[in-house]
Amino acid sequence: MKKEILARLVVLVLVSGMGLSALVFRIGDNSGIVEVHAAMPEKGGWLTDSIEAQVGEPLVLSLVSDDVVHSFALGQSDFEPVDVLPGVPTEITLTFDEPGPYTFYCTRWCGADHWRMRGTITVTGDEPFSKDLPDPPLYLQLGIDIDDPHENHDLVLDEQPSALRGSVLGLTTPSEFLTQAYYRSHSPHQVWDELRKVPSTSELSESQIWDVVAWVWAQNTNSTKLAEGEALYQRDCAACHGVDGDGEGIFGAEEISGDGTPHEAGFDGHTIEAPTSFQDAGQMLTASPALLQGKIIRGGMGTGMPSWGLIYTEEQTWNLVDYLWTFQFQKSQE
Ligand code: HEC
Ligand SMILES: [Cu+2]
Repeated sequence: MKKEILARLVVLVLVSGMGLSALVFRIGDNSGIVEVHAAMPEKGGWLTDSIEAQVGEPLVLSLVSDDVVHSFALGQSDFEPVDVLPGVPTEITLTFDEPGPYTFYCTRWCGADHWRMRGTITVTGDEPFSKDLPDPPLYLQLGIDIDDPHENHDLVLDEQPSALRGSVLGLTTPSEFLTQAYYRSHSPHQVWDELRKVPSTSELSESQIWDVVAWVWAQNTNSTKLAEGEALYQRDCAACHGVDGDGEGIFGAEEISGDGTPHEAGFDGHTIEAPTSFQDAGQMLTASPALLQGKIIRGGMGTGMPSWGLIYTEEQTWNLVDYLWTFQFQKSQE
């Protein structure tokens, strides 16, 4: 994967928001500086959205917004997003150690089509691109068709399963149920079905088995991963899927364009589906982590669900998936 490469990415924010430096920059010798304008996607997004750079050579970008405050973030890296202010250039210097395409994007919700604010920095050097290709995502390895409807609306639980209760009940659970490979490749409903067949759970009630299912999830994550998943979720997903995962985010229930006028389709004419409610048990308990990760990586392709494969590291996509289960399962007694 790209993470080793990106760990070595050198990033430097030179100038930010200073009138004087902006002036110096404008009248000074700006050869080699690439000026990048940011505007809401309806008004053009990044101009330019296609930048070229050389391995090992500093790339100086001068970022300025033509409308509201945007931000500049670099995918699959730990580069801290930089605000892009209206009328005031911010200069940043990026130096890349490895050739390849790098995605940059905006993290500020400037309008319903905000997530379309993406561009590419193509870095060339002596070595060819990606010597070792990353493994295909798990859903492809498992042959899961992520477009196949998986929901089952008869699946209604009286109470949210609790990992804490499950931890007591699950002590005799065969250990293969607790492995990461098992957790990621099975929907909670499949886990439930298979647990039901195990002799050691024969004394448990239906809802107690759900508690063990929640425990299987909790065994495969931890509070650091959940906190990272939550931070990404609130930044990149909540505007559509809702802060509480109910599918009713500010840009989800009613699509609005940047100037505030409602529109039912994306600005290029796609019809948009309602964002999934992660609180819906019939929707979620029938999806495996691999399926959810696949949707995140690939996106809905025309449904309104963006693709995030070029933005997140693999680890970040798993942390998001782990976090999505907090809308179904309780981890501890809170
Ligand atoms: C611009 C609005 C929008 C944003 C932003 C968005 N989504 Fe979605 N998402 C949708 C829509 C609409 C659907 C339903 C259509 C579909 O499944 O393709 C959906 C579906 C999904 C599904 C599929 C669930 C299933 O059962 O198949 C997952 C998982 C998901 N989103 C996760 C995320 C995550 C994680 C983020 C943030 C990184 C995110 N979404 C950001 C609109 C959005
Ligand atoms: Cu934006």
